[in-house]
Amino acid sequence: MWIGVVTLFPEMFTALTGHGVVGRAVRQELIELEFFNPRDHAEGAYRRVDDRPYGGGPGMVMQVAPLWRALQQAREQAQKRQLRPHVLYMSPQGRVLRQPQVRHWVQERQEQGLILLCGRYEGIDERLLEMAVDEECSIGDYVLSGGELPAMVLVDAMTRWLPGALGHGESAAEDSFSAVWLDCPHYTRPPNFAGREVPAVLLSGDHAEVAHWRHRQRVLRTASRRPDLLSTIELSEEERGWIEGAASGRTDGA
Ligand code: 9WO
Repeated sequence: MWIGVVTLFPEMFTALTGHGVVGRAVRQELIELEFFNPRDHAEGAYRRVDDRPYGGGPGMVMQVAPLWRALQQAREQAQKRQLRPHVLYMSPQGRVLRQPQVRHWVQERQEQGLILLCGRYEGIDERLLEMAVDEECSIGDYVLSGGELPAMVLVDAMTRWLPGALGHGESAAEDSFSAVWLDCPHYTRPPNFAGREVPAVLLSGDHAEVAHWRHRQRVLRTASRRPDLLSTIELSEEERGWIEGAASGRTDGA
């Protein structure tokens, strides 16, 4: 999957591409990140990319021309690969990112690529949004100092869905959120730490019992911590029973 990133700070992305699952996906060429810096398209001795906002007020606004030229260069690189990428602007004004959207973009855009536009300062000239941006994407309701971290969050989340990106036996489909449920608790050695025991069922070797216990944990955790997610799920009789049992104070599944 080809991803063009328009940013004043391409070096920030080494934090993403130098480590772990995403680093491996880059080395395996499952994802290709290409950077386009508006600074390289700025004019004058100072190579300015920002200017004072019309109408006054604090801070600076990213100028349309250097961004436009950086985007054009990104599109040209995409065209060489026969791609027709969408342009996403990372901004708190966008639709908030959720796992189904991540999966959708991977499936839809894997073939055509994606261009991520990262803003800085107080924002970018609105005319660029009108002329060049297909969608705005938020990773949550807070303001940061730029779109780079959100872009990295999106790339990381998408990478997990690329076939072959996760190690042997791992699969995004089994991760937290993918089946809509929250994740179950995890344990590893030792079996007893400071008097705290690992749940006996996990040491039993009974794979069916383990799977059943994990499923129940996911359901109960979702019900207690993120009840808002339950409205999107069709509960089985058994799942409904677990939740009602927990609500009436029983934790033994009876
Ligand atoms: C600044 C600001 C100040 C007062 C009230 C609202 C405000 N919004 C912004 C703002 O959006 N600043 C941006 C900083 C300009 C473009 C890049 N920046 C950014 C992107 N901050 N946070 C994001 C972001 C992107 C995606 N998901 C969450 C946050």
